[in-house]
Amino acid sequence: MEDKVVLLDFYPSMFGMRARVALAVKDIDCEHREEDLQNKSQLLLESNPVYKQIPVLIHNDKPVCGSFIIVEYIDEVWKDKSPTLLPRDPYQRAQARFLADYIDKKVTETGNWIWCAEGEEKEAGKKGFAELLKHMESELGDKPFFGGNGFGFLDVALITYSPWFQTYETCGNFSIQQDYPKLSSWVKRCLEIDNVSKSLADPDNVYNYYLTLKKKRGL
Ligand code: GS8
Repeated sequence: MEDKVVLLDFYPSMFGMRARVALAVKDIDCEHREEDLQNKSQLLLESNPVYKQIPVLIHNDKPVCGSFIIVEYIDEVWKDKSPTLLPRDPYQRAQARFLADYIDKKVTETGNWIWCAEGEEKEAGKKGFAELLKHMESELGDKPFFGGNGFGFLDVALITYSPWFQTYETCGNFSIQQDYPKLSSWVKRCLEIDNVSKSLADPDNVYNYYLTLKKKRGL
């Protein structure tokens, strides 16, 4: 049976981008359906009744929700397609999952403060975000990718924030390239992979989305 793959998505979302990147690097055909998050489709409401959030991957009419769960699902179902995203070694796999969860929690905790708060809250957001980038730079070390020589799960987890870097930098008045040169080189390396760069949102588009959100929230 031919696989039917549909992704319920939202262009600027770092979570949606994770699914897009995983599908693209494994060269899996997929129908993308852009959601209007202010007016969600019936399909989204039915496919993710718990959170009603994107991304949802619908594989042969069965929905899979949650960005990391989707990336792992793609890796397991299409295990014969390279690259293998999760490390094969159980210890390395546990480490990758732990750090992916750390990235998610830390950015959720700090990223929003950078762009929607002022004063002490904004400074706390910048401090937390800096801790994350510093830690991830040390995890990367001298490896070309978090997964070692090839693009893997943790690379998917972090690279989808890169289209947001310009927005964080502009709002927080810092420079990732200047402060985290190794991480910046890693971003460039990831973007050299066509299937990665074509799956990521355009940073200007993300910035415009931020401006719209800001206006809507009266900030
Ligand atoms: C987060 C998904 C999410 O926040 C994941 O997939 O990893 N932990 C989940 N999705 C957002 C879009 S991106 O900001 C979403 O669908 N928001 C709509 C809503 O909450 O109503």
